[in-house]
Amino acid sequence: MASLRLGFFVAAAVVSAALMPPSAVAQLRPYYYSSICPNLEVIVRSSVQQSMAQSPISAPAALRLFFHDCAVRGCDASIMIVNSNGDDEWRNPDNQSLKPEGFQVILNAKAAVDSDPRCQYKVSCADIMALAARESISQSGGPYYEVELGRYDGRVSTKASVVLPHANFNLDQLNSYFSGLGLSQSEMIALSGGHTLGAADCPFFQYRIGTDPTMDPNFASQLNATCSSNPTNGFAFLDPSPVTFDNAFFRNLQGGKGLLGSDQVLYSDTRSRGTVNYYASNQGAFFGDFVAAITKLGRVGVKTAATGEIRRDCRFPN
Ligand code: HEM
Ligand SMILES: *[C@@H]1O[C@H](CO)[C@@H](O)[C@H](O)[C@H]1NC(C)=O
Ligand SMILES: CC(=O)N[C@H]1CO[C@H](CO)[C@@H](O)[C@@H]1O
Repeated sequence: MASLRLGFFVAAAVVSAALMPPSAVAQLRPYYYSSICPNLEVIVRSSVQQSMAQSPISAPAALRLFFHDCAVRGCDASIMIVNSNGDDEWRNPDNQSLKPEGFQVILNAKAAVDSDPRCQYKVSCADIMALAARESISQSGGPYYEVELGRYDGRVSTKASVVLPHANFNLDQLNSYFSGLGLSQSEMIALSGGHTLGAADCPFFQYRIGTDPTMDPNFASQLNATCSSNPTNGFAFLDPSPVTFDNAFFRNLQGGKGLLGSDQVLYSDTRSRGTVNYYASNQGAFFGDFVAAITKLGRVGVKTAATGEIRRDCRFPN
């Protein structure tokens, strides 16, 4: 699978599909399911807890999955769809490094929800993804926040609709990408703090070793050792505490130890450095801004009863 992840670099020319306008925002609210499925949050919480106990990759993978879902066709669980003809979002090269553990977190939570007769087939996969992202964050030591709910699931998933930011993006490219989602530079920086969890494979950062002057030399030689001793499936953590959601990611950038170019550039570029310094010195500020930004991300392209459905099996449209 590691070699497939190389595809990330050759996928620059995917055809763009327009994002849905965030017109359905008004329907979202924290207690959407309180009479429909009163135990929803408890059920998802305990399911995610079990998934996290099974694998340390679960939380990072589920958080990344939520971003990739919302960024493409809106937060409609289209990333979960498996099409029999092989043309779906998750098989776009940009998604090939999404870890199976992340998909499993969602399928497990959906099964747990549907095992409660009050809830069966009444909770959208898109909402389960939003709740699973919150649980992944809060159960990794990050902030707990109310999740807005009431999304419907999309019916469409294609490779061609996948447009995602790349690890070699500069600040202008990052800003332009996130502004397409209705997110500002500071919201983009807060959301990049999601890289406080998880890891990246060598192909995403190896090209920086010895060529990118913003990388700390000792860090570069560590990474060089990691990737040259394990060329096919070497990886490194995105920050030094990869299972703890904290602001170490930002302090790391101050030391030139950001793994991805798109992360380190937030410090190298003086237009964004101030925000990095602010989050590096104030974890509470980072948490507050991250919660606001991921809540806004969760409103992108939300579908309604008229434009979506409550999928029975998250992998297949009804
Ligand atoms: C700013 C633009 C972004 C770029 C260029 C980017 C790129 C990447 C790349 C290249 C990886 C490594 C993939 C691999 O080796 O398998 C990764 C991992 C990850 N990303 Fe991002 N990402 C971005 C934004 C985000 C956002 C907004 C979030 C969530 C809030 C996020 C959450 C994650 C997580 C949690 C991982 C670790 C996944 C794992 O360990 O399985 N990323 N990202
Ligand atoms: C990386 O490691 C290889 C093999 O040990 C070495 O030949 C090369 O010079 C190193 N490159 C950098 C940039 O450190
Ligand atoms: C993580 C993951 O599920 N990757 C898949 C991406 O798509 C390729 C090509 O279809 C699959 O073989 C991988 O398993």
